[in-house]
Amino acid sequence: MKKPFRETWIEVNLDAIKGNIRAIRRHIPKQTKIMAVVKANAYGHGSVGVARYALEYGASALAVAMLEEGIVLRQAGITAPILVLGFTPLSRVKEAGAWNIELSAFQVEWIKEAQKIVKSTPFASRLPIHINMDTGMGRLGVRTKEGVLSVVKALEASPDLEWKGIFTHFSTADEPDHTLTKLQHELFVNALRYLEEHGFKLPTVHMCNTAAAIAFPEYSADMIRLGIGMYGLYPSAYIKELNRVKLVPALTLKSRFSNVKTMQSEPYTISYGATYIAKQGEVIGTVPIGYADGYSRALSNRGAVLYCGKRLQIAGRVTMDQLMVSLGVGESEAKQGEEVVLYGQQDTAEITVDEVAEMLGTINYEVVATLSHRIPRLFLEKGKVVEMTHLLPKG
Ligand code: UAH
Repeated sequence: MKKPFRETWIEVNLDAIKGNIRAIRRHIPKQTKIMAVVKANAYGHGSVGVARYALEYGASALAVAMLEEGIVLRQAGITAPILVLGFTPLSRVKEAGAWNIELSAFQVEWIKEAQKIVKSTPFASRLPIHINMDTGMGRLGVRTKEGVLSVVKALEASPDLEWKGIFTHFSTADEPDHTLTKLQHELFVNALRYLEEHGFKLPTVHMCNTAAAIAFPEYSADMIRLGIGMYGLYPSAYIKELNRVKLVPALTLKSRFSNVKTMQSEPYTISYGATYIAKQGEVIGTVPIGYADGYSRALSNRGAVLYCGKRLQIAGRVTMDQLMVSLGVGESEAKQGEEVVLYGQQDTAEITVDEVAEMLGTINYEVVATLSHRIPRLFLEKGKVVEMTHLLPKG
């Protein structure tokens, strides 16, 4: 397999993804299916590659945030069920039908209009719909059991739509206080019972994200929606400390020095704003990654990279495409082309996505999901590259 164009790349350890899916699988009831959440380019890991392998490793369905993400997967030849979790405007219902992508719905009017659209278009099958109930997320969804009943009635009266699923989403399942999660669960289960009392047979029921699947496996129902855990990251420190499921991070972000120089003469300034002044004789390495790759500028003068199993501090501001690190004062063996690790392990040293998130005052989700499409993704099985994606579609 060819090398990526760029000397900055992401390695996705497929064995870790396989192990994480299996670890979660062992933790939830046997009959519960797994929907692999691959929105946001599979949380930065590369959506087509992750989707393909997650299905091979036991996931039965995929979830994305928006229709285009689903179409990308279909264009890559993926035939498994794909659900759009977010809102789809009526103007895009036709495309959903054409690509056989399942949609979420929560409004009677939307369903009536979608029925008209699908009826007027010759699709091979009915358009599958999952009803979204808002039990405490306050984002999308029907808020009451009576509201859910109205949506179900509208859906069942729509011959070209298929009621495929019903779901809710927990807002605090990753926290030690279980009060709201239990209330959300109760509201959802009450609504499901209410539908049954009105004579409706329930389709696929799903509510758990990673945190809920780990903390409340008894809420797993017919399917869980597995996101962050599949990538080997814990939804929160609390969920990690529960110590119930062992997850292994799948992503390593790597690069190679594009320059190494010794600062021998004035000025000793490094990067925009000259916020770092090197010492005379200090060795500075340049790494070709910047904030346009999703490596945050807020890591300027704060973050680190690993080189030969040791941490090197970032010197000066992270620029759009490059950053500099200090190799200290005096002789250095470092050379252009040598490998550095920005997230992940090198020898026995490690920079975790969690520690970067903490430094940035955010969560691990954001650190990985913002890694840009400019970075090639290499998928590895047993240490061997089995697939690669990069900016150029081919070559
Ligand atoms: C509706 C919805 C989401 O927005 C996200 C997920 C996956 O969450 P985790 O990454 O925390 O597992 C599920 N469902």
